[in-house]
Amino acid sequence: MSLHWHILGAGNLGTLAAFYLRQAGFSMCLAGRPEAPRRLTFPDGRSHDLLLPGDDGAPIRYLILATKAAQSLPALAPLRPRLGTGTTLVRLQNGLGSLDHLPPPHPHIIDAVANSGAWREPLPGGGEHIHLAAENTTLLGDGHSQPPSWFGTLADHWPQLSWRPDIRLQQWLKLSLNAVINPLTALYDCDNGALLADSRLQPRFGALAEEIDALARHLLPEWPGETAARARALAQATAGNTSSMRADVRAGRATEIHYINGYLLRQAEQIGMALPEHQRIVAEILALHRP
Ligand code: NAD
Ligand code: KPL
Repeated sequence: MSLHWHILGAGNLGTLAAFYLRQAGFSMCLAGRPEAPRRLTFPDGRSHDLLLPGDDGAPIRYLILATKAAQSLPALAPLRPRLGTGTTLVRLQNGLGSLDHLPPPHPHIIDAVANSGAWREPLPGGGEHIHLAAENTTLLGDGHSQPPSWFGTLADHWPQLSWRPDIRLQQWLKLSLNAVINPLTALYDCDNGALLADSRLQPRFGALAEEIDALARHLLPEWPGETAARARALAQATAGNTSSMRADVRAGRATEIHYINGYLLRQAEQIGMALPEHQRIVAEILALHRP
């Protein structure tokens, strides 16, 4: 199957996607960026050097969006004349709502939940070295039960890639954990496991989780609850991790708070529900950086 993909945002996840698209035999190039060297190292030590071709300027039929959430609209703006309603956009990002204000033409959006962990550093001589610290599941979906025709070919080459008809629930499940772990670790400048070790943090941990359960029960009939227990299990399983929000704050970068806790606040506002603990923590995180 011959499909040509554009990658917008060739950082950690964009490079991983570019690698697997190539493995699957699809052609690809960057969007809005010139040719870029990348080295991708897997958890087992395998390393691959890739030269990602620069933007070809052609109409965009298949697009991976893997910028940070807040970079989405500015990155997509110059590409607008090349997008159409026939464009498929795979949104490989944490958080929700980054495309809520995308002006027309509206592409067909496939959402993702990426559970792998990766970080990057400059590559001596130019480019970037992406280290995949843990390779886990990647879920894709657009609300339909059947995936598009290209999906099977990609899934044959991308380990643990699956199509999920219930992608909205899966996104909320991931968002709920990020909305507890990420801002607390950023605010208290601690690794994920320290959230469990420090008893002073437990009341805030519990209050954030309870507010999420109250909101999600209103919006998603299938919501399983138990956010606190799931967040504790994830903090335990990733005890040594620096969360992405803590890393962003430490590096002086804008965080994704608007698309995690901020998204929850916008959803709650629409149904007249207050989430005081989320409101407080959003203000505290925003005080740490200039978004
Ligand atoms: P990243 O910062 O490594 O990559 C983003 C890339 O987008 C960078 O290369 C940046 O230069 C590029 N970019 C920004 N603006 C651009 C523009 N206008 N045009 C072209 N490129 C542009 O980010 P990441 O770690 O890959 O994260 C991407 C998303 O995936 C985030 O939402 C993140 O939360 C999520 N995520 C990351 C991980 C992880 O382990 N890194 C895991 C799961 C989910
Ligand atoms: O997704 C994460 C993040 O840091 O953004 C977790 C799972 C919390 C791992 O640190």
